Amino acid sequence: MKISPLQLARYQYQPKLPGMLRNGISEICVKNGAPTESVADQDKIKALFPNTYGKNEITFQKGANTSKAKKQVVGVILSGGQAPGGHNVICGLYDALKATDKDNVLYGFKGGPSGLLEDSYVVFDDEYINQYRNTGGFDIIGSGRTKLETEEQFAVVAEVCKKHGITAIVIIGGDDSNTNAAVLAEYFAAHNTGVQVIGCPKTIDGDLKNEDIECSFGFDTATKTYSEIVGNIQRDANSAKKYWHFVKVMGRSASHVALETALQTQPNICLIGEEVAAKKMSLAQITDYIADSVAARAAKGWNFGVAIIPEGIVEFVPEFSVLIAEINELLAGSKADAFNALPSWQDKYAFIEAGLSKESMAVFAILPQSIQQQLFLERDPHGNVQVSLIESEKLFSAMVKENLAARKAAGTYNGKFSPLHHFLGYEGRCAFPSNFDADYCYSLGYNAFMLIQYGFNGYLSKVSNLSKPAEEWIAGGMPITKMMNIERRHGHDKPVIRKALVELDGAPFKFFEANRETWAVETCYVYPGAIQYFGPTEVCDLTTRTLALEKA
Ligand code: FBP
Repeated sequence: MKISPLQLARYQYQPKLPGMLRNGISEICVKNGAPTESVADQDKIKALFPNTYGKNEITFQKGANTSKAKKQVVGVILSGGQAPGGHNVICGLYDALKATDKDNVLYGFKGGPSGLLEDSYVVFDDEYINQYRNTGGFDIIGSGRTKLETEEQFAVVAEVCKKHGITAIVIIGGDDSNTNAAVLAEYFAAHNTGVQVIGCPKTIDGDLKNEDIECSFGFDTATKTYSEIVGNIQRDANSAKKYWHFVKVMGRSASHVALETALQTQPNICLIGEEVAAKKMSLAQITDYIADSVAARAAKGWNFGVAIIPEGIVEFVPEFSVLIAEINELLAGSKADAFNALPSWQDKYAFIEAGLSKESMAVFAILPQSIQQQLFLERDPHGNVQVSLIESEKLFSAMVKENLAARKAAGTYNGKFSPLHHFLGYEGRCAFPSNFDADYCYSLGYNAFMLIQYGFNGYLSKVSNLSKPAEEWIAGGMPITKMMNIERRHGHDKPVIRKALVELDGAPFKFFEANRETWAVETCYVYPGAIQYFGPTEVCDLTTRTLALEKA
């Protein structure tokens, strides 16, 4: 296999650990913090997690290691979408495990949670691990989206653990995977299996965060990658001066990725789904808002610009979410087959017209035909429209075009509008982790092993104080139940980790809000350039603007 010069050089990078983990395994001891409560619904969560609820938060500090000498056989899985740094979590876990006792064993279960269910694994050794140090991707063992959530599945996992003598499982995943880690931990405790479960906070979306978890890993690298590309597009726009670029960025429902990218690049427009929902903005209002910027810039002779659109935006537009709910209903069960059997789009349109409410039909009618058809194409396993597949960047540019045509007819606009479209997502999920993510991930993995060694179960590996140099980071653990509340999912009340959406009174949004009027009309572009892996610390070890503003 040919290895790039950068990959070879990155093998040599020594990830930085928090100061308190740097003195060697024999010099790490536990400092107990306060007992914890869940963020809401305390009684219900406590009843559901009688063995793992209310445990103390802990930090590690320098001092004699008092953990019990015990051979550890650990299993690790990667769960959900790729996020830069996943390999380093496994490397940190492996290094701490081997530094504690070279006879300890690390199993990597392949393809995500299904690897645990199917007992498909590799046993790591130095040679295997060394090929993946400081690299992007999840290809070390692969990932998957199978959910580990039923008692039957837990029983299978318990059997697999028994077979290999596994003492702990590390689940590297987002909010859903860590919710399931907590449920599995409770199951193991209730059944006296002796197997511990530790979670690690992963997702490029940045929506697994709270007062304890300052950010999920991968967000830093992914947003730096998108910002580099948006910056490059802006420079092209400012050079050619003839295109408006509509850039959709990943992030699911939350707009953290869009906001961070905007903070780094200062585009003319960035929509924030959470604001659209709070202000109940209609499609027409959003369109007007973008068209105002296009027209104001055209008046200065600038027929170019850049607009960032978060992936989940349409879910937040009230009239659109009603439309989507009605479409889900319209195609529920076997009705989808009847719809799909209709021979032409005209027939399908008539079916839709007969089935939607007057209000939703009015919204549907103004959508470009390509978007109308997307709404009826792909369904998720629950039969819902997959909003992430809707080309919202094209939806808004088409609506802006119409809006501008009306302005032209009214004599209030006299520019040229040539839109181009981009979707940034997969470009950033497997990038070489930035120094920040390389350090943070390695620390999360190393720390996860310390939690195992000290016997914790149902804890999330927690590394905080992240806006400071790594030396000052604080390593420890937090019971996952602390982040949980009860939410309605698929018609049932479920204990879940609360997802973090963009806070409209938070410092990152406030900064954006205070500047966006100027950005909309002027050309204030910032060009962040590519992630730098080698060089001065002020260039290579930058944290995200979101983290810097939140911690300022
Ligand atoms: P996770 O929530 O699993 O970390 O996934 C993040 C993400 O990249 C989202 O931003 C995106 O909507 C989704 O994964 C796409 O995943 P897939 O390619 O599996 O559809």
